[in-house]
Amino acid sequence: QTFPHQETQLLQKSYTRKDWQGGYESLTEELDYWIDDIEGEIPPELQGTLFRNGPGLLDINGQRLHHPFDGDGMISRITFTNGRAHFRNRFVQTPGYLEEKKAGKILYRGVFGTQKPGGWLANIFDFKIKHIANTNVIYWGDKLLALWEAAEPYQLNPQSLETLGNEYFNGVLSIGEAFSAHPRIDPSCTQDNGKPCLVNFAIKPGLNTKITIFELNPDGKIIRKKTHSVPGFCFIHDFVITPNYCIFFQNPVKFNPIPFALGISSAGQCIKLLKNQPTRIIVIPRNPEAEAKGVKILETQAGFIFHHVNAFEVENQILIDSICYESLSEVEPKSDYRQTDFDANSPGQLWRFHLNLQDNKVQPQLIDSRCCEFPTIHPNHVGRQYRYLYCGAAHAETGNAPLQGILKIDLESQQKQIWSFAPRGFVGEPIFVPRPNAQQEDDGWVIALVYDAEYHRSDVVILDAKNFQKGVIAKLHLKHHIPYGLHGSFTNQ
Ligand code: 3ON
Ligand code: FE
Repeated sequence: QTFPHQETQLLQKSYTRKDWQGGYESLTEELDYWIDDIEGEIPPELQGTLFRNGPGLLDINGQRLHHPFDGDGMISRITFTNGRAHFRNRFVQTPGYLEEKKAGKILYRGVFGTQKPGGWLANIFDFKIKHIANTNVIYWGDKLLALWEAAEPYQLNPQSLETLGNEYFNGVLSIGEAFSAHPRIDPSCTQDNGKPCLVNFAIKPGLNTKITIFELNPDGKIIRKKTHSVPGFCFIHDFVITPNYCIFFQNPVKFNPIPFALGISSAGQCIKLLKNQPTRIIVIPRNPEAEAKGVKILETQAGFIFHHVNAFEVENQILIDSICYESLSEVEPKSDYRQTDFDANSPGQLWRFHLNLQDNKVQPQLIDSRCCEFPTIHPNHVGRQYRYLYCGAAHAETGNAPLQGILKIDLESQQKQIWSFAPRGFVGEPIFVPRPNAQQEDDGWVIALVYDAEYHRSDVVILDAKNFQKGVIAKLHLKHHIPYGLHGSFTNQ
């Protein structure tokens, strides 16, 4: 059996590994300047701030981290005002970041393979993991929060990006309690008279896993919090919501903590994907009416999911769009991630899962086989019917490769548009920003950071979401590169 992604091995690549590797260099400086090197024009109606998070350090004073997901969080802030743009970046000042900076060496184990120097003897029975804040950054309830799924959020000053400390939401979150990096904002919550509501979760894995669901009002207060217990170990990075449900995909994995305890490998490396076991889909009611029906667990094919696009209800069905991997190379980092053989790994592909809540059957449907990651949509369509999605995608239609293009999919007509930065550009998560007073779902801009290997620097690129073929409408050249990031958000503030 051959999978379509194996065929491209014969074709010429759209990138070189050396170019791609350039985006995995640390950025140690903290900068603050007006961007004055701009191609095209920033749309004057585009006003607000793009916040981005991601590993800023890939090494501690020359000691390489084993995997980028272990890198300390660095926040970038690009503010658009009256056709101009300002850049600022700062590291989240977690205790681990500060201690390692002072010591000039790795002091902590990471989740994705980073170990203290000195081999297993230096790591055995050390269960402390460095708490970082590198995965997402959101502005909610007048607070800027840097998120990492295994610990509490960090609050930052949204202007200066100074770290203010951990956020516990008036003590509703307890010390050491997790708060995932993938909150979803319900644009109109039925329980709150149509006011927006931020929904997030926390995973406490074990033989049974505790899933806590938090709902926060626009003031940033936790107004609902409930914990559910589900059978088995879970590694759940993201979830989806609808007006009535929170939906989690329990990837079929097993966790063997012994190599971790013995200092041989990190916690994340002890997770293995079970290819012959089904994925469990956990459907948890959000409101009292749905709650009467209880938690439902449905099953579908094996695979691994980090990110979902969106979900919505249609009569007795829930439709969920997600990026699925056939095998799990991202969290099984055996060797040097910079030497990744893209062709040997399976690509993330876009699937739609049709959940029938009547007979509990699930129908998976492949929507696009192109390698893709980091999906986003119009914020008002979260949990609702929607037509357009945007994501990072490989330049080539088949095969597994780094993200070099931005892909738009019209889920109604199946039409696709891609704007590619190949051969020397590498893209991060795109963000859709609606045009003020827009009527149509795709009336707005798609903004992304693109690493340009030719100049070893990053660009902020703005595309017209309606028409990618027009090309980039503005390309803002930064004075430096930004290491490949994870997630971010846009706020009109
Ligand atoms: O036993 C549990 C297992 C586990 C893995 C304990 C745990 C909660 C500590 C844990 C921790 C999980 C963590 C900290 C996960 C962090 C994930 C992270 C920082 C990033 C994930 C990124 C995912 C993707 C798909 C990134 C894609 C990137 C590209 C396409 C290239 O730029
Ligand atoms: Fe993520």
